[in-house]
Amino acid sequence: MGISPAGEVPSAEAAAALGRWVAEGLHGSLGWMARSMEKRRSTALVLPGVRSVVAVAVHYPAVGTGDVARYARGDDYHRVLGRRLAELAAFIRAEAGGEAVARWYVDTGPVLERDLAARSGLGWVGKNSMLIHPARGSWSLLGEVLTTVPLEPDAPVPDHCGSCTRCLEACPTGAIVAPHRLDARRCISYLTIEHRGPVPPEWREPLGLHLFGCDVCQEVCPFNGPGAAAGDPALGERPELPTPSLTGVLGLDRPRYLEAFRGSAMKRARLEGLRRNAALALGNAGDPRAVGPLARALAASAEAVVRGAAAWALGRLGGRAARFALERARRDDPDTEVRREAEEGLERSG
Ligand code: B12
Ligand code: SF4
Ligand code: SF4
Repeated sequence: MGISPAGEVPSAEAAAALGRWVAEGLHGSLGWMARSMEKRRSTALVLPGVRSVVAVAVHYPAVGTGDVARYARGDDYHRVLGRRLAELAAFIRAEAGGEAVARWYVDTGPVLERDLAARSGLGWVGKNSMLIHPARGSWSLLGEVLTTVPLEPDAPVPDHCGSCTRCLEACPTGAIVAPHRLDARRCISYLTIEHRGPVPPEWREPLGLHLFGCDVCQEVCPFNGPGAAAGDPALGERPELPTPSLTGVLGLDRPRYLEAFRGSAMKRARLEGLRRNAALALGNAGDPRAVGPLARALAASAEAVVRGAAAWALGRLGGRAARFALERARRDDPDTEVRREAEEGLERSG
């Protein structure tokens, strides 16, 4: 936890960076980022009379492979951090008494959380744009309390990236177009979680096996080595939510999806998004055993976005059964786009 005076957040540098990011369209289809820009650039518009920002970072266990981003393997952090931030806000109000106002946010509020955290001494914003603590690393989630109460500030932490460029080099889609500049439109996290509709063809292969989110630019960061924070058990992997198999996710129906992902941040991608991602990852995995499940998804899914992704994957896997399924879809699918995906799949499969 760290504190900054509200007059100093967000920093002029971060406010300007946000302006450039939106002006250049790097936010893609995140229209709400553009709509809430003025508030994000001024905490006083979020809470009139704000005097201090209390920023918090909670680290999660960095376990497993990155097919499912590690932050999303446990209980939804919005709820875990939200409960604690509500208590913290109540505590500040009770201690200050009188007319004191304290309002909390985690992720969804119109605030630049990384900048608020950095200015409050919780770390620096790295070239991968993550908030990084010099000893604890970046496997963390952020939240904050904005309050009208004046509180003693903490000192910011200096930037430790130095000449390192590992994250820029490792990003599978080249989404970190320059230090601190992320083109969301090509970020796997955006493509697999936020983006609705078909994934643009040029990013389907680079997506690799990612089902939900991406951790590559954190995996390679030297500050996330063995000395990094162990992580809060409340955000640890849920035993009842085992790493789902790709074919299992592709074949999910709504009742089973609602049951399996109850209380999970993975619901952000929605059922059709997860099934689309699973189809693309199966195409990239190159295992011919996926042809059967993909052919069933192409023939029977209600959502065109899932059928289109299945057609792409079948084209990539090839073989007689895949071509048979693609030929049928090219002829019979009710959706023009899916018929086109099937046509292209047939061309690619030779
Ligand atoms: C939109 C969004 C996304 C978008 C865009 C990400 C982006 N980099 O802008 C997408 C969907 C791609 C995304 C992905 C992820 N996200 Co996200 N996302 C957000 C959200 C809602 C807004 C971010 C935002 O304002 N972006 C606009 C840019 C301009 O602002 P910024 O990212 O803060 O960038 C800073 C730098 O540009 C910096 N800057 C610019 N120029 C310069 C120059 C110098 C010298 C310096 C020092 C700094 C600097 O100033 C900006 C302000 O701090 C925040 C929550 C929030 N309300 O803040 C979560 C948030 C940033 N995401 C988070 C997480 C965990 C992720 C993922 C790791 C999830 C995953 N595993 O898949 C990835 C990481 C991708 C990455 N490398 O950034 C966490 C980050 C925690 C942390 N330790 O940093 C946040 C804070 C959510 C939370 N409450 O915990 N995210
Ligand atoms: S999250 Fe993945 S795709 Fe996005 S910038 Fe980091 S490495 Fe690149
Ligand atoms: S990988 Fe290197 S450049 Fe990228 S954030 Fe980590 S220290 Fe900074």
